[in-house]
Amino acid sequence: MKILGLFKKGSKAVSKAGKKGGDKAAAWPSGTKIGVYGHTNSGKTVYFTVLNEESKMGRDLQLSITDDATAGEILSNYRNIWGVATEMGTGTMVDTRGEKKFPEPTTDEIPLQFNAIIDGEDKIPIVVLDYNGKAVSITETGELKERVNGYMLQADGIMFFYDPKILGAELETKAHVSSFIGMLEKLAPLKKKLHIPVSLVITKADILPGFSGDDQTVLVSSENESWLSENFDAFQDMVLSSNKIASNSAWAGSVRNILFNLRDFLKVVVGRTLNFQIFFISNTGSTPEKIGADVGRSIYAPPARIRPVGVKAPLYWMINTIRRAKRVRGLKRFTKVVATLSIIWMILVSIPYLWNTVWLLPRTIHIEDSVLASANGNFYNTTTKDRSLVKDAWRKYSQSWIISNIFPKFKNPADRIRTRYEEFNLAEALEQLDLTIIRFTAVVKDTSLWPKMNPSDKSLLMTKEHTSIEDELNNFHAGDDNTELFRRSGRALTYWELYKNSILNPADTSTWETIRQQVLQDQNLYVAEISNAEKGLGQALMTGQKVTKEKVVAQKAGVEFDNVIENVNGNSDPDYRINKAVRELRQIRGQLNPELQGNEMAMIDRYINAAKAFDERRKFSVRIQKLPDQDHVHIEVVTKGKDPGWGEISQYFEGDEIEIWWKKGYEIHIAYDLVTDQCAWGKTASDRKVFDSELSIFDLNGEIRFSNVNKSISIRMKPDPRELLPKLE
Ligand SMILES: Nc1nc2c(ncn2[C@@H]2O[C@H](COP(=O)(O)OP(=O)(O)OP(=O)(O)O)[C@@H](O)[C@H]2O)c(=O)[nH]1
Ligand SMILES: [Mg+2]
Repeated sequence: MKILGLFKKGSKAVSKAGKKGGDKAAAWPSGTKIGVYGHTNSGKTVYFTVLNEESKMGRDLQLSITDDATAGEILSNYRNIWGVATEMGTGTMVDTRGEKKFPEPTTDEIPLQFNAIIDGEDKIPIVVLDYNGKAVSITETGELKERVNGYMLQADGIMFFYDPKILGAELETKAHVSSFIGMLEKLAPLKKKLHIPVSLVITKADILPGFSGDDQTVLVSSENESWLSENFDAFQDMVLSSNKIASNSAWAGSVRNILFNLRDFLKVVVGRTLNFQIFFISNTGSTPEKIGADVGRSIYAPPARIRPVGVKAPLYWMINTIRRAKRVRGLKRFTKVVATLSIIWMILVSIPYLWNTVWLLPRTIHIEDSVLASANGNFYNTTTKDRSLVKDAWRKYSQSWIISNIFPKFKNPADRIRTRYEEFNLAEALEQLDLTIIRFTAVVKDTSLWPKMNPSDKSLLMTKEHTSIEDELNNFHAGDDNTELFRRSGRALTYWELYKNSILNPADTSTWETIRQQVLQDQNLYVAEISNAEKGLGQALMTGQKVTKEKVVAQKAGVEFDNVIENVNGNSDPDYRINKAVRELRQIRGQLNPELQGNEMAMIDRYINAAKAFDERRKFSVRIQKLPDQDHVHIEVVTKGKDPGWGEISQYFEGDEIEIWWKKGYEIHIAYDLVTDQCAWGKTASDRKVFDSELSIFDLNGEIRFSNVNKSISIRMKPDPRELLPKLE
């Protein structure tokens, strides 16, 4: 946008210049145009005359007239004001003293041209316009006003001349102020930045109380420039409270008066530009004496000695400020031009790069990518049509103008990719597939490389290699289904699935048989296209499996079964041996291969039968080894949960042997009678013991303590129930 803006500005400037050539405004002489915006009688004509006189010499500002019209105008005014008459002597012109008088109101607009030398260095042609101040009056209309306004609008800086003599005339001051504001608005709509320097020049400062000389000319010294960035009220406070002003109360009053009366104008300017200044000057130095009156205008005579105060300052400041502003503007424009050129250059340079990297290359890659995607990412599965699509895309890329002329380095790689698609052949693809089949074979051959079964959910634990083989086979098995590649990968995939299934069902021998049948069938059916790699795989699957399987199972079963025997036989807990172990062994038995593990299975069968025997009533002879002190016991075996009847009228003493029938679940009651107590055949007893566990027989064997009577008995059984425990052997 900025770039466009710059161009737009340029075109505007051109059209403005063109217009200038067409209308009367073009008549203004060239040079830095300084506008003096002042009402009639504000002292413009006297100012230019005095200024010229004052600036003939000087370090800061020097003026020299450059054209005759100006010279004539200024000279005549000079003669008037200084009272110099010219008389023709004999052959020479002689200046004589004449009557001093101020110039008449200016009648036409007169461009005055000077060369200004600033600080003895730069010579700057300048133009100022003198005119009848009526032209700026708000009541005035007409051509003159238009021309003067036209000039002002072209000016590089404007000095607003204010005649302090009208301070007392409120209405007139207001009219002047609104004319000033009107001009400012024409320069730049309110609130917008003022682009040219503006100054307020209070002429005839000699009439202001407290005005005494040059040091009062400039109101805002350069170190206080920041006051100008404040709003008007703050600005006014700062000015009036500054030492320079406040120290002279008469002068402070005059300044306050001026600021107050011109406040509406100042409010528009202050805060909008730093290029603003207020000057107090006097063309005459001392106040002229009133000698008469004309229509609406008093007539004064210039003072005897004209001692101008501060007349150079406003012009010096104006030219300097214009120069500075121009320099800044120039610099800004230069920066803009440089920035614009840089951007243009950057764009020009990056266009080919962008074209290649954002459009050309991605487009080509995209074509290849989508073709590959449709072939499962496998180059070998692409169809002839697809390949020619990719081939053409890369050819187009490598032959494009930009690649040939700007990025020749991209040409070779592009061509290499293209040739790959061009020289595609099925044989290469089949070779690739065979490599995968060979990897499959290697896995089948080495049982340690087989996928393991996860015992918890009977799923396969596949390694990276397994998944990679599976993925590759799947990748080859895509695209054109009428190729040898498709068929071969299909066969391999079938084997892969059957192989996985076999591992998942180790007990099922038919799975391996299925593989065998499949391999044989394939080798029969596709005899012409079975590759060596495929043959190798078939062999590994058919013959290898038996060997490896036997080895593995035997090994596994051997190790595991030894453990089982050890664990079971080593556990002396009858409950474990008779109940839990049976359950475990049943499970193990289910996993055994009867062909190969008949022994183990028989072992388990014997074990289970032995355990089952505990479900049948069995006779035990119970011998009371020890029963102290002639005491006796009664023993009764009952079915689960039943109370003993104590119907048997028999007492058992130490050394007695009795027979009992027992099976799993029977409970055994023993009543202990002290020799001293009365015997009730067990119904009442000195002490009792009930063995009510499922395997109570094991509790009966050995030492039995009766804690109430504090006696122990000892029983030995035949057969020892421990010897009846099932055993893996
Ligand atoms: N007190 C005082 N009066 C001045 C000074 N300069 C000019 N005058 C008075 O102001 C009057 C007008 O001055 P001009 O220079 O003719 O004013 P102008 O702005 O050219 O007026 P137009 O040509 O009508 O626009 C003079 O006749 C003087 O009486 C000054 O420095 N001090
Ligand atoms: Mg004049």
